[in-house]
Amino acid sequence: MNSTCSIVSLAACLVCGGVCAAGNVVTINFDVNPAGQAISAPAAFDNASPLHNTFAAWGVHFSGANSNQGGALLNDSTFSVRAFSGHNFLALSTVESTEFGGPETITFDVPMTQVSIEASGIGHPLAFQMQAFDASGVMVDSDTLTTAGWSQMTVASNAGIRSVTLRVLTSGVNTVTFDDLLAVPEMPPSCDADVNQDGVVDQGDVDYLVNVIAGGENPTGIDADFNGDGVADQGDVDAIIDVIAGGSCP
Ligand SMILES: [Ca+2]
Ligand SMILES: [Ca+2]
Ligand SMILES: [Ca+2]
Repeated sequence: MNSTCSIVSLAACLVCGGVCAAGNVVTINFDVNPAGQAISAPAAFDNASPLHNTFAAWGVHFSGANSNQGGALLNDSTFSVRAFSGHNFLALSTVESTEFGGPETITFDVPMTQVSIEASGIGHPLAFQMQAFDASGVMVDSDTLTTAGWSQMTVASNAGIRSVTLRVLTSGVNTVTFDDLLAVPEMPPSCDADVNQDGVVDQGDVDYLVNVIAGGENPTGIDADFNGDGVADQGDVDAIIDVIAGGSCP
């Protein structure tokens, strides 16, 4: 696997806003569903249901202290914290017995090497813990942080992360929020020849790469060293033409 190509694909997928095919990086901002539609979330738990399978099409599932419970998608209109992205976040009750009670568990259909999420104590400096588990339920990594505003927790493991749990270690609080889940699959995608990121792989991508190698502008931010040999030159043009024609990644 060529690392340069993986990075290109990863960047392309991040730009895609989470509308990613299986095998690509998954980004969930809780504002857009897998169909590409804006999610209309209520402002309070009273009008919400626990989030379970809204993002199942992306291979990601949510549950709370038990399978019937879990955090809910809410909008930030009545909160003293704004969403990290858009207006929606995942709001979790720290009271385990309630419908929206955590700890929150997020499971993945495919093994991940890295998972991160933004956490906020809604103005209260709270201690958060994120734990990662493999397919056998063995903990493979964990992260803790104390934050009042938004801070990112990250877990990583080459053992294949199949689930993560999110919990609050500080007592005496009721609700916390999470936003912008990012999960990197174990098998990175093959190289992405759509270097101009217009959704199709064609001559336009060859033209784009040629222009970048010649010193032209690079609005998509690709690494012009498409074949990963350390230099950006005609060899990269040959490589992308080969891939576009159905050849394998360099
Ligand atoms: Ca959001
Ligand atoms: Ca293209
Ligand atoms: Ca090269």
